Amino acid sequence: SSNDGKSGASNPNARTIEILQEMANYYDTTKDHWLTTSAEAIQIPFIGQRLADKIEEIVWTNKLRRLDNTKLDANDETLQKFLQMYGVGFAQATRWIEQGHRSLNDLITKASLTRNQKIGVAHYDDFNTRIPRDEMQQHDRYIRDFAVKIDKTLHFTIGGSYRRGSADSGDIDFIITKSEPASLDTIRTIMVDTIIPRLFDAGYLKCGLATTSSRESGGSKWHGACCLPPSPSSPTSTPEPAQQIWRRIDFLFVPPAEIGAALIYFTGNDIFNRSIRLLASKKGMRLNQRGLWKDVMRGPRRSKVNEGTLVEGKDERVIFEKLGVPWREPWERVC
Ligand code: DCP
Ligand code: MG
Ligand code: MN
Repeated sequence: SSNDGKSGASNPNARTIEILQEMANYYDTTKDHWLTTSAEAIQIPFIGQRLADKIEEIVWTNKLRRLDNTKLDANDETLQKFLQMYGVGFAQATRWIEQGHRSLNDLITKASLTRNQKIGVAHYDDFNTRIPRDEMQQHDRYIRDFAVKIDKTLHFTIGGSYRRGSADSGDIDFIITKSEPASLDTIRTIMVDTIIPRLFDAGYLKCGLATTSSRESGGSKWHGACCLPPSPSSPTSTPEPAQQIWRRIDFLFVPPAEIGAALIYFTGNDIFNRSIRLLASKKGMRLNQRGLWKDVMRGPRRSKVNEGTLVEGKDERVIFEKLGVPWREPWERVC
């Protein structure tokens, strides 16, 4: 976000910008030329994490200071509780607290909730229950077996923490592409018009939550919730508890030409992404979830004039190579 010459009082980001500027000045004056070698690049995640924590702390402290009639701090239980709800950010959580809500029950009985917020409250515990790796494997198998009967050329990979090898995951992040040249629209259409409706019919998908189709605001994705059917091997026994829990599922639609960049983005983690993108920009390039670009033309205030020239989009390893970074396996991308 930009400062736009607004006064500190009216711009909620003013203090954040001020502190970041102080930090930038400090790095300049100490001639701290980090990021010139790959050995130094390894350090970035650490800096990224600390910086991210700092930003969060500044934003929260300032926001909390303005809540006059509540004695809250960043660790406040109610605030934490609301923030853990699907789709709820700091603005919404503090608004509810300002309105006097103190529990999920308050929200259900007194607040006016959007459809998605109602789902978020109703499945609060489900969505906050980690998914064991063996259940992740079952979702992987279920979706692949299901889709292959409809379109053999569709290709499904679970990214996120699962691809990084985590023992459990917060949600299921599917990256969907095609094994033959295809446009984003082709993939989105078959998913949205055929596969997703049939997954609802099968009882696997329970609800849709959010969809984005704008490429600039993070590509083309579908958010929803799902639940594995009871195990077919034991039809008479009651299903295991884990199988009745609603899970958060994300579908990211990616044309084959962009699959390498999308894999990097959707594998994360988020701190690793910030670090590798920063590294790209230090090398005069730009990495986003569609590809690695060079010669990005920028106007005043670093506004983008054009996307630049594509260096690489489809091969994850080549993107690392062109960046001059040693290959890191997904499970090594944990910062
Ligand atoms: N991502 C990112 N920046 C964000 C959010 C996400 O770069 N602010 C990328 C990196 C993440 C991936 O998208 O790894 C998937 O996002 P998730 O929120 O699902 O995070 P994880 O899968 O890594 O963790 P979890 O197990 O909690 O789902
Ligand atoms: Mg995830
Ligand atoms: Mn996700």
